[in-house]
Amino acid sequence: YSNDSNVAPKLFVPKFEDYQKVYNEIASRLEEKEDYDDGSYGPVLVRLAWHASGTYDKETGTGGSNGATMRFSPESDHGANAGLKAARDFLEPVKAKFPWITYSDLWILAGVCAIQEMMGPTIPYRAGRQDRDVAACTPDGRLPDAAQAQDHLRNIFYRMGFNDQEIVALCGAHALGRCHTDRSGYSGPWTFSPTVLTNDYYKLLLEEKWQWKKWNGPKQYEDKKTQTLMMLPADMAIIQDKKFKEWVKVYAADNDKFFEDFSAVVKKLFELGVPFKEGTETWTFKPVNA
Ligand code: ZEM
Repeated sequence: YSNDSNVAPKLFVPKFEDYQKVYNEIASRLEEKEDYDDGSYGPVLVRLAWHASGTYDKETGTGGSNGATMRFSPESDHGANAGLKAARDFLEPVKAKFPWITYSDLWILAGVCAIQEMMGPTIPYRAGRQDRDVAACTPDGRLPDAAQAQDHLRNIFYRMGFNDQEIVALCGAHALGRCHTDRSGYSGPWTFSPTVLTNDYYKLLLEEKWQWKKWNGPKQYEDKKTQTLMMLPADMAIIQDKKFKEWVKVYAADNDKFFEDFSAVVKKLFELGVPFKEGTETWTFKPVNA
């Protein structure tokens, strides 16, 4: 005689297959709203994962993607995070469908998914981030300021633990997405294909003539030829600085090299400050649409 109700319920331990299901769900919804920006939530999801991670400070070990503290004010209200509610809201139904995943793991998984589905390289992924409460919010000012140049970029990215090559490789993410006047105040996309990851950002930086845009908004550049593309002062800094520019040339000339370095540096970014348990497996998700 056995009484099942006396048996303790088994704790659900999600496996690779479960995370791949979450990946598939995100991938299937990226283009669900045709009128959202350039037709995909991919770019804003990449920005969410980056802003969750880029608060890391190697000296104090604070910040980074472990915690998903951007759910809370004051971090959600930091100027740098303007507009990321769109990305967080997009992921709410995914969290509701797969309640076992932490927000911290979900936001980074969404970034990985978005990059891969937008034809980017495979980004290896490890799970294990834990959500933290409002007390773990980082102070304002840890993310880069678009109005500034190379000294500022080095201060910000060296604090996370990156070198010059890694800074330039990370900037290639600006092949994706666009600036919004109601978010950052800036306007327009960096490339002609903002929902496909390529090395076009570097090529355009080197090959186009860039001039100041004449408008009432914040100082930004536009391409002289079509006046439809943009560069931030911080983007232009990576060709104004000799050491950065060497890497811009490398990536402009070789998309495979860009993809290889981008994958490695994005994995590093997404794992900054995350206390993975020893023996945590590294997974690669199978693309759905790419
Ligand atoms: Zn961005 N970024 N970023 N970035 N970024 C914007 C948009 C996007 C800087 C920056 O000020 C801005 C990295 C680095 C840096 C993405 C990914 C990554 C916008 C426009 C600004 C102003 C926001 C808006 O108005 O919606 C600066 C100064 C950076 C320092 C180098 C890194 C690193 C990234 C990822 C690895 C992406 C994907 C977007 C597009 C978002 C969207 O909604 O289309």
